Amino acid sequence: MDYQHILFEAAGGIVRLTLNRPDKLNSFTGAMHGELRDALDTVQADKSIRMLVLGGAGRAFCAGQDLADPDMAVGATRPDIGNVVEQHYKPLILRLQNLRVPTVAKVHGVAAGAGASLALACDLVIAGKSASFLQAFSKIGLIPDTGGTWFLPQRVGMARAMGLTLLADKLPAEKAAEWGLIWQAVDDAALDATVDALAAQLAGMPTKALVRTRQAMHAAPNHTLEQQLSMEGGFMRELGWSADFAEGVAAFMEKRAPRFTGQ
Ligand code: T3D
Repeated sequence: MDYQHILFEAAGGIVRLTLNRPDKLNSFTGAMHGELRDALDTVQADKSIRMLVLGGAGRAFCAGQDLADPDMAVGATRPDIGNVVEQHYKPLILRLQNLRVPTVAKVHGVAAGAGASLALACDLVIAGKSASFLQAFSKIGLIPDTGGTWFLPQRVGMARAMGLTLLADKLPAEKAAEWGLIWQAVDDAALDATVDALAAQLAGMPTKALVRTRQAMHAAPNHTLEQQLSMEGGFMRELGWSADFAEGVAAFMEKRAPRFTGQ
């Protein structure tokens, strides 16, 4: 597929996927959603890919839904936004959650509305210190979608999730890291290098174990302890048969660095 609204770069097992509508702060259109679905399906299908970095072009990560996109029911007398969520945002987040490689959001500028939720759907979020996270939804009479009502309270607790979403104040990156919303806030000048190093590190790790970790962590709030222990057992059984487990143990015994293949 020839992309118009995103950039897709693959090298060394790392895919860098960049939202690319900088004039509109990379806000989502129906066309961009279509390209994102295609790009994520490509990542899912290509076994040589070991990790994904999601970022934004220009001065922001993403300003959420493009509020002027006619494809997204904006302007209709009774727009069916539920349908937009079902058709576009839900599949986007489920694709990310089910991706067979770890994901990192690289956030600079603002991550607003569905753009903030998109970042939170990644396994790790690294932001420049001047970045901010804005739950913009209440300002236009909506609720946090794109998984926002799921990710936010899990990460920062109910009191902070409610304050952030009802009041819709920008949360600076350093406070976001302090609150546990994101993994790290780094100096703006160090953002690229930090994410590059992290991407290289994750791309060399046992991919299946990282992804099963994501799945187990996210399943936990809806499980009893017994159910969770069973899930852990199932994943451990599967990983015990993986080439990366054999390699990890062999490398430990031979006192050398492991060479994981993601298999
Ligand atoms: O169909 C559905 O609606 C369902 C899905 C909903 C999910 C959602 O994401 S709802 C939330 C949608 N997003 C917002 O409400 C955020 C709107 N944007 C802003 O509040 C501000 O732009 C920011 C706080 C993000 C950044 O402010 P600032 O001052 O740095 O930039 P700016 O000047 O406002 O924006 C720069 C340009 O981007 C400007 O265009 P122009 O005037 O230069 O031609 C602005 O209109 C455009 N832009 C920014 N955000 C959006 C947008 N255009 C369309 N949609 C946007 N969301």
